[in-house]
Amino acid sequence: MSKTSHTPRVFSGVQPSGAMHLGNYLGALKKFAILQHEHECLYCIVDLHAITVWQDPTVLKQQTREIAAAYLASGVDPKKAIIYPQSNVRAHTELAWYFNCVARTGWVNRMTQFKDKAGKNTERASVGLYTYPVLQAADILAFKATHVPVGEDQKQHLELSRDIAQKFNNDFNVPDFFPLPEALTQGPGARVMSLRDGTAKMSKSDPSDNSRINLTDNADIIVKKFKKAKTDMGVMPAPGEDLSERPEVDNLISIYSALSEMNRKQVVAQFEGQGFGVFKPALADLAVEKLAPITLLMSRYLSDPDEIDRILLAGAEKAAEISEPIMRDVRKIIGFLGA
Ligand code: AQP
Repeated sequence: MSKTSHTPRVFSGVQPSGAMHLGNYLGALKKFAILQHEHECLYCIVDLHAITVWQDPTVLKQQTREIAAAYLASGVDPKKAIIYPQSNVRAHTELAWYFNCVARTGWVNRMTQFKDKAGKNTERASVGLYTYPVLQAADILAFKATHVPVGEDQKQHLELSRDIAQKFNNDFNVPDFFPLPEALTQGPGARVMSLRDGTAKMSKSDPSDNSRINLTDNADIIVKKFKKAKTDMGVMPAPGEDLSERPEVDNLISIYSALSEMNRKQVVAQFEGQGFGVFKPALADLAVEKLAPITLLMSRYLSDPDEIDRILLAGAEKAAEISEPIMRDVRKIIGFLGA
């Protein structure tokens, strides 16, 4: 992590908008457990982001617990890191409003994720979906977080968070009040693509379940999904071969690399010239080996929802203790009466 004048603090979140998948795990979760040993970390379940598209209220609660269980099962320790639901800490919504008044519409108009998620009919998308990246800036900066472990798809939003922090500091003449947060996206799992289309990211909302490996999939399903994964008529590439025209093969190599801790060169060298009939089962075995313990632990945590709720509510209290003094300063800086 690069140096900053602010105390390093890590913030990240996952939406409770569906089953977590291998992309969420490799792009975000896997880094969460590592970072908690070195830094103060807040890992939020971003339910306010989830409701930017319709969520059934009873399902939302269950999905919130499932994300918490996934955090815990991936090794996040509530004694070391703060785990909590976003809606339980008021600073998120309050700061989001202030930032709505700082951010420019031109900046938000450039966000590609809104265009992807809203599809053709942007007029029918919620206003919340449009201002989603502003709320994301508030999530991070309500804690003056300096580092944000995320997948590559979030890089543009992180740039916007930096722009908002910088503009707030300039507008109110408080240089360095907010840090300029940095995305931590390094690593081979930063951009896991769909198993059906190597040019689209693996996503919870993809209608095809075969496009992703869910953290709740059992061994048989994982094996079947990798077997069905799109490839081509060729064989595994040779070292140095250009894979720009073979995105699906490129993606499977990245997944193998991220799961095995081998670099891509080593993976390519190991499977050079072999058929997918050899590579795919090896990849499926590796995925089962790495994911099965997490799936098992998740189901154990989920069998005691009261305990999950206790962890989340205690986490929310700790998070509020950090954000409240920051919010008091923010209110004073803006010039609110009584602040
Ligand atoms: N395919 C991916 N590869 C690497 N990282 C990924 N992340 C998501 N997809 C990939 C990272 O996972 C974290 C949590 O993401 P999220 O659930 O909050 O939102 P998302 O990015 O919108 O994820 P999905 O799965 O694509 O959800 P839907 O389909 O609901 O939009 C983030 O750090 C993200 O970068």
